[in-house]
Amino acid sequence: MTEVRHNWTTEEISEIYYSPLLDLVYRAATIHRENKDYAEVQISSLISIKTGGCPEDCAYCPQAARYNTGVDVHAMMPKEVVVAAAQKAKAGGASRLCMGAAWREVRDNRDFDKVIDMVKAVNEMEMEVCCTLGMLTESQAQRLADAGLYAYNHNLDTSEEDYKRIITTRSYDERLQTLEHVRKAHITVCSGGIIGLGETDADRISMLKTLSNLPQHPESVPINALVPVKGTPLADQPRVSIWDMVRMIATTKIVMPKSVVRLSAGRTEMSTVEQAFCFMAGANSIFAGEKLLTTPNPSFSDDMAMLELLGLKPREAFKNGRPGKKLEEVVAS
Ligand code: SAM
Ligand code: DTB
Ligand code: SF4
Repeated sequence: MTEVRHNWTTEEISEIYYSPLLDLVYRAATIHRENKDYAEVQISSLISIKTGGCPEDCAYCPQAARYNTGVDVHAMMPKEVVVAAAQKAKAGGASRLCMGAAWREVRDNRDFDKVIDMVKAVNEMEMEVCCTLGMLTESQAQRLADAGLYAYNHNLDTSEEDYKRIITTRSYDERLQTLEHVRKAHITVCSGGIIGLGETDADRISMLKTLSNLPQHPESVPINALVPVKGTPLADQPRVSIWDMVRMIATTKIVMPKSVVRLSAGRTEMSTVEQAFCFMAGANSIFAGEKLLTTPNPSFSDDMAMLELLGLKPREAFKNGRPGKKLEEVVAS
């Protein structure tokens, strides 16, 4: 069994990242196949519960108020709409619903009370509930945990060295602090990044070093390919090559062998063959449903057909325990 390590050096990760592509894929695939459930794919569906108007300046994001992206700005959604979306996602094969809000941080106000109600409602539907709401305090994380939150998504996005080029309105340390608050509340951690921002290979390696040297690895690591959106500073970035995506996914799997690696944004630009390569390289999760937060994504039916073709099947909810019970004992240690 591959050992879970928390002391990876830059040299070690670089050696993996730069190894010949097929050697790299073979090594990651071998580690992935140590898991008896390797043919299962965890499926999350995203819903944007509060869209646009965000005060942050994340250079990739269509929801930042300061960029003119034409995104459909809307206030907090009613709970009924979220529940209906959860039902549709469950029927489409998703075991997890991830609710996203274009906030810098959570405030202790009525909107947060509404999110708490949504978390309770979706949890009662036998789906894993995830939120991505920006920065959280310890007590806010605890409130989410008490409501039954399964996972919290909070990406590092790029390396610490590259961070200021992409976001100036918050620090890398603030990002890491929220991850600590989530851990303390025994909510599982979902944290990864984006490639194609104009970062270097060294930045990708550095981000993986930070993630893999956390006291506990994130249970899910989303690897997003930038979706360049008109109006954002990164609108003219070229699409990342599939080989960069495969290289990043495989390296992530090798340094965090027990974590679920999610082939995240960018799939509409990828063929089935390209996605199959990502699954071979250790990805075992996707976002499904026609929309990510504001941009398009393949439909549930197209994804189900792809999984069927590849001999993969959707993972059931709560295979790794339930919130408040076994979660703290499970997966990535
Ligand atoms: N506002 C919260 C935050 O920033 O944590 C939650 C929502 S935010 C949209 C969630 C994540 O979506 C970001 O951290 C980023 O990794 C990803 N994301 C946003 N825009 C993207 C884009 N154009 N392409 C790829 N990923 C993107
Ligand atoms: C993650 O890593 N990717 C998702 C989710 N976590 C929240 C978001 C992708 C957003 C892509 C751009 C959009 O649709 O707005
Ligand atoms: Fe706001 Fe999150 Fe978009 Fe940054 S990534 S602008 S914090 S919604």
